[in-house]
This record gives sequence, C-alpha cells and structure tokens, in this order.
Amino acid sequence: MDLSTLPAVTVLSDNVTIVEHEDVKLVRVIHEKANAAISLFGAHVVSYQPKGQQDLIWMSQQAKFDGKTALRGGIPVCWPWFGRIAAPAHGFARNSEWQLIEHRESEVGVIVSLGLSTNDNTLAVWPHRFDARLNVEIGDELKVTLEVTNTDSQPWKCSGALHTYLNVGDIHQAKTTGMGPEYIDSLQDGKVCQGGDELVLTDTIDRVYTQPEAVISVADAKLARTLTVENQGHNSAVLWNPWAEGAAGMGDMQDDGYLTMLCVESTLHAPSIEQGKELQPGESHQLLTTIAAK
Ligand code: TA6
Repeated sequence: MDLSTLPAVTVLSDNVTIVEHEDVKLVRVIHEKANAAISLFGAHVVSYQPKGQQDLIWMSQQAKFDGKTALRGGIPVCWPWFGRIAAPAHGFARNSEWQLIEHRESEVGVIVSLGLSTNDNTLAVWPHRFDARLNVEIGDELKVTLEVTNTDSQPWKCSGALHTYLNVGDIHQAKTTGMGPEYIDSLQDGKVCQGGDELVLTDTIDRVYTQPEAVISVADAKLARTLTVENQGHNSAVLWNPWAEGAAGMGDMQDDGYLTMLCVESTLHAPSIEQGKELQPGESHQLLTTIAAK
C-alpha cells in the first residue's frame, strides 16, 4: 500500500507522521531500513516494506477505510477472541480506535506503540477490564507484539490472533513449510487431520495447525524471496486463503485478490470463550509475530 504521497496531518519526527486515508488515521513510518503504516483504527499494520523489497503485507484494493469496518488485509488484531465464537467476529480490537502511546527511532528502525483499554464500547460487548498494547518494531524485520493485561478484580479468559495477510507473487507458486503435522480443519467441521510438510495451495484452505514449527516459511518463486514467520505466545498457527469463490463472496476483496495473499497467523486458539486462556488480575500475556523476507 503506497501512502507516500499523502500529506502529513501531524509531523511527529523526521521518520514518523500521521496521515489520513479516507476516514482512517495512519501512523506512517519512512525510515532507511523500511517503510510501514499502521492504522489507529484496529492497531492494524497495513504495510511493511523493507528497502528494496515489495511489501511483505497484502492489503485488499477494496478494503473499507470507513473507520467502522475491519480492514481487509494487513495484520488484523483479533482479540479478545479468535473466530466466530462470539460477536463481533474475531473480537472488538480490530474494530476499535486505538491511541498512539509512543514512537521511538534509531538507526536500526522505529518502534510504534498503540494502546486500547476498557471503555463503554468494549464493556458493552465484553464485561471485563483490560489494558492492551500493540508494539510494532519496524526494521530489517517486522516484529508485532500484542500484550494484554487483566486490570479487572476477577480472572477472565481470552483467545486471539495476529491475522497476518502475507503478500505473495502468485499463490500457485508459493510453497509453505513449517506448519507442522496436525491441523483442525475449519472446512470439515473442526475435524482433526494429519498434515503434510510442504503445502502448495490449489483450493481454499482454513486450518488451525496445532503443532507449528518455530519458523514457518513461504517460498515465493514469483517474487524470488522467502518470507519467514516466527510466532511466540501462541498455541497454534492458522493458514487461510478464501480462493476464488470466497474472494468473490467478500465485498471488500477484489475477485482475484486470493491469488496474491496467504494468511499465516500467530494464533491463541480456543473453541469457545470458556476454553480461552485465563489471566488472573494483574497478569499479562504476549502474542508475537516476526516477519521477514530472505
Ligand atoms: O483466520 C481464518 C478466518 O477465521 C477464516 O475462517 C475466515 O473467515 C477469515 O478468518 C476472515 O475472517 P473475517 O471475519 O475477517 O472475514
């Protein structure tokens, strides 16, 4: 996504400005290591482009920047739940307005921190007190950390994901390794299946891999690069592509969008709210993903 031509609404430093795209404000980072953009709506990374590379992150050409609809593409922050186990789907974090807390920069890159905490809107859908922080480290790699803290007097449970849409040259020529031997197939009513090591997609896929390897790789023959994804604080990794029919059915994805994207997600999966990860009052959990091109 090219935001370089948008005028700055606020200049925070030589490297960091706030720009506006339709109804959404974005933190734009232009640094000698990499350019990036993060929407305040959803704390949503929409672009990460190390110097000399095409964007590692896919954004839909039809994403709705109306400040209400979750952005299609980028890295949606799915929290305090993953999937459709409650409404709204994938939790409220990706539909909430986050605050810019701080930005720091050095010769190795820029760190942008955004925050979201309990407010009337969150209490209306989830009756718990929390503090969430998204740290985005932009340099030779992109490291995204979601830290959530229970600020309530009672324990609560959550699940979630950093739902990364990777940008690939041609999905037919993208080979994924490291997803691990077992998956829950969302397209077969949650059936547990055994996986193969190397995946080249030929159809829609929506799987929760329960034992992913430390490094997941997507070898992209068309763009002549390999993307690596390293996750922490997760219990699984989701692989998703809606394929042609799915893309055609989505109002915010161009029909051929599925050809150039692949979601590889750092996931804290739970089949229900009750089966989520429990955090005691004062306790925090970090969910991370680190993405790089080699
Ligand atoms: O992570 C995969 C998934 O849960 C799929 O089931 C698919 O629906 C996708 O996320 C997108 O969800 P969304 O709510 O953004 O349309």
